[in-house]
Amino acid sequence: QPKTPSKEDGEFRDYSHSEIARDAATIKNSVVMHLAATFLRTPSNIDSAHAYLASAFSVRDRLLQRWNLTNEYHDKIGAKRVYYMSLEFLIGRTFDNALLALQLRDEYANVLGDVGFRLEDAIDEERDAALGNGGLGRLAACYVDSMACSNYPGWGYGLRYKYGMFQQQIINGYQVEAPDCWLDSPNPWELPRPDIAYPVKFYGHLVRDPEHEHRYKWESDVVYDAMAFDVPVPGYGTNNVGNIRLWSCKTNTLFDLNKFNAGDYQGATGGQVAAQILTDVLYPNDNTNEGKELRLRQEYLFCSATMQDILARFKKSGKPLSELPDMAAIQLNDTHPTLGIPEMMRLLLDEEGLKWDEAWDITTRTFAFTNHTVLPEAMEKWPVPMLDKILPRHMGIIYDINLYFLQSVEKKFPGDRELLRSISVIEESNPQQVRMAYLACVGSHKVNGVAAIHSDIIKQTIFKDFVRVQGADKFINKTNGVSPRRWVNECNPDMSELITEVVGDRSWVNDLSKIKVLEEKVDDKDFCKRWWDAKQKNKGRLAEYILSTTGIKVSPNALFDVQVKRIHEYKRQLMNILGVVYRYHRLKQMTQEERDKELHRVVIFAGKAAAGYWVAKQVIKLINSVAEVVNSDEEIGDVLKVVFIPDYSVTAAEYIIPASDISQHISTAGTEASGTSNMKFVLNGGIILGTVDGANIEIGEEIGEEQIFFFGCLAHEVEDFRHYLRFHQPKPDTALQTAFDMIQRNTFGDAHIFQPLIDAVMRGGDVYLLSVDFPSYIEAHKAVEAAYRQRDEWVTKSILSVSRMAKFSSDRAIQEYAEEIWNAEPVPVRGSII
Ligand code: GL2
Repeated sequence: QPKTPSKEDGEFRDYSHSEIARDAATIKNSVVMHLAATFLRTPSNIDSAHAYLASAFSVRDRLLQRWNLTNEYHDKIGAKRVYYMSLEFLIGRTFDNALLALQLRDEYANVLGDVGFRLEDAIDEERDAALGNGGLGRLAACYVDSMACSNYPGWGYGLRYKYGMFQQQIINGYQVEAPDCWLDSPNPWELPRPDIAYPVKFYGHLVRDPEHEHRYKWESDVVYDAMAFDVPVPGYGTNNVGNIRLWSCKTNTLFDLNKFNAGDYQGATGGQVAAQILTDVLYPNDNTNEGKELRLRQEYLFCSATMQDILARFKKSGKPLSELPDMAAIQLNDTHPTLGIPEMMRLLLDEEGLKWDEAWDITTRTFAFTNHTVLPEAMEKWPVPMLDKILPRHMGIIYDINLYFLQSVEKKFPGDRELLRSISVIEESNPQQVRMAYLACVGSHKVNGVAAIHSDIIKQTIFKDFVRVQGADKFINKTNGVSPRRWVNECNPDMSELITEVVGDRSWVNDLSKIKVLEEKVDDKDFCKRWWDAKQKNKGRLAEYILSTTGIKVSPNALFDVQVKRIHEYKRQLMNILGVVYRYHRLKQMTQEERDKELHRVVIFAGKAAAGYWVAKQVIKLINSVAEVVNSDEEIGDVLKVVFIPDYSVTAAEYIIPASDISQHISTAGTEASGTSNMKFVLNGGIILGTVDGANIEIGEEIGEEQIFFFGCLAHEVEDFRHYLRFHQPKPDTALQTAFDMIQRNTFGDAHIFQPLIDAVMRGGDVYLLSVDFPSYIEAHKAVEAAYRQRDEWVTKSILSVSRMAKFSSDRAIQEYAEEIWNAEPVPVRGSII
């Protein structure tokens, strides 16, 4: 049982006397000190980059002091720790977030003002930490934020990629990828920890211990050192500061002086290059598994260093290893960190000398696993020969895990060979493959999906046999959530002011259930006007951002219709742009007088396509080609504008999301596990146009169906439609046919380029059911338009929606994980220094 801090505060060291003072003079001194001592600058010789850096280092000092306090406190009281293992953390910027958390924003704004800079400009100097692809990586960042704010002793573990998510340039309408050199300038938000490093082995061979059945010695010459970098995670309004520990491969010990002395300069650094590449790049694939050997080695480096670190910390407590599950909970963010399971087994068996059953009991009570997708192309599988070559010991352990697991299945369902084949961790293909989702499931005590519909689907599909064998209780739902700190308070200051005014204070930032009172304001005309004005101001800010990033001028008075997310066939950006083409066609058919009566609309896209995902890249080209023609059509003018904002990122999202009137979440039913931007848009007063999929469904349940525009077929209908379309030509309705015709008439440039997109619908079985959903999609747009024209009712919808969104705070999600999976408790750090 985790220990609740019951001791008197006085027994612990009280830091209140040593807290760095928060008055203007002290803050100014520390900024000036960093300018001089960290950056060799004087206040008369700085630019906004240095204004940012010096202030950030000064804020960091304050954070680190609390970091120390938090960890010392948790060690002392023996708190149970939660470890969130993720190959992705899409953090974005930290400066503004830290200022808000420490409640020092005004103080720093004043100090910067004194030396001639605006805080906003300093904030704009920071580069995003983009160590993730999309929703899954951003969820991990929101979860560590929530753990810090809700006082859970939680750490994230990940990799410190030298190159994060690639930068997207749009050249001639096409996506072009450039490296994200985010570490080119100093990064105030990480602390290198050369003292914390672990050796990680690859390849080699095994020597069996004749005395012990399950004990081996793994001998290999290929050993890399993984070194820790700590990223403090500010807790808003609490002493607690969380941590994300990121591993990077250390290379300096790999320099070969003998080769250098012999004149072989390339050979001298060969080992360093081989090591460095391991943590150089984030794989830019969202919801796809590439199966590359380097990726497997990345995953193992990450898992091995993390397991060694967790065990080392635990062993300092002096407790027996059997108590590890009482002191540590490890959550696997998808299958990418699954090798943590056999690695934990290896350490317990080979290094600690435990018996198999003891080690397995400890491991399965410690690990839990979150599944984030049902797309077959995303399922991680590793060829047995590859795993066996790179990680021979782990391959052996996986075989044994599977053997004992299948024996238990055979015992329960004797003679069911088909069941054994389908549930086996090893797929009997050629070559054989290790199914990582199955391994994660077998090695965990709980498995969860990320929205109600998704958790149901995985029980009926990939984990169907496991439900039979292991019981339904193991499979639970934890609907995703987002951080109200970043996704309301930070990105939408004007709306946050209004909420604070109604709630009475800013406590809603850490307790979103308080925003319920907004509901009382729907009849307050003055309040509604201010609500509308706040949205308009955000739209103005986005219009400026669009102008500066694309050169396109848009009017904030138009309806802003937004779809921003990774470009993927299942997310159906193609359907959106085909809808735009149809709208353009209709506008062209009208007289000027008729057009003048139309609602003005700006259709905004942003998102990256995986570098090797050709179809997705063609969709980007189509969007840009349509934009070029529509935006330069003088007849159309402001009635319709189409914008593709390049290089979508967390920071771009912070501009875009608060400015949307309507946002599209239009995946084919059953394909989007949850979605999290849908939650962010509604929390910022936007309305959703969406399919009955992922978390859209629960959002609809919470805010009421009058507040959301649903369309399209339902998840349980999809299989039948797909089956039909495998054998029959789709029958596009007139609207869809019109859009195809327009493209094929070269309206948007050479139609040949786009023919494969049309063929995917018309000849490729229309897997994502565009032809099925298009008519209801167009109807839903009409309903949106009619509703937007009724401004008062629209504002009511917006306020009501926000007031009912408490469920989608990541604080709620984390509390559920803590109570139902981790058995962990909040441990507020005593000895207040706030
Ligand atoms: C994803 C899902 O696609 C998305 O629907 C979900 O909201 C997030 C977080 O649970 O996880 N799965 C996945 O592989 N990526 C996602 O964003 N990349």
